[in-house]
Amino acid sequence: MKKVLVLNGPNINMLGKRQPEVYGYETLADIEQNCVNVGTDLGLTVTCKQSNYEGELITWIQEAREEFDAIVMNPAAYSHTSIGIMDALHAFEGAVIEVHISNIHKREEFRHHSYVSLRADGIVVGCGTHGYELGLRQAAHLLSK
Ligand code: CA2
Repeated sequence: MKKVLVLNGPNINMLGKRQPEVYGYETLADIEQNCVNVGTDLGLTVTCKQSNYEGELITWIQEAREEFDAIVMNPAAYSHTSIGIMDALHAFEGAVIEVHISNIHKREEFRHHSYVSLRADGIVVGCGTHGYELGLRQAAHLLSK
């Protein structure tokens, strides 16, 4: 079975508790459960992790080199700031799919640029929390080649 790491960045643990008009009503636990279920349907083993700390996310990406075939990641606010996360992803040889729940291009200008997009093999933007499922499906597609 191919293994996929679903990584979420800062404040994603607040989903469903604040700003539902932007991010919807689903919680991180809902998203992670759905990712595991969709992964099972796709024949993937899915592991989900979330951190509010840039260094912890970087360490997990480094460790993923040994264990995972793909990373589906919502780097959240670090998308727009973190060269460190981008560099770690560049050292990861598997597929990288970037997910954003909201359409970052319809929002403030500082959200329009993502360092992670400079590495991503695919990007899902503005599809709500359904974007994680789309990201997993694309990861499965890339891994089947
Ligand atoms: O649209 C996305 O998925 C984002 O990655 C979400 C990030 C935001 O910084 C990015 O620009 C776009 C924010 C994560 C969730 O933040 C919350 C803050 C308070 C309450 C609920 C969620």
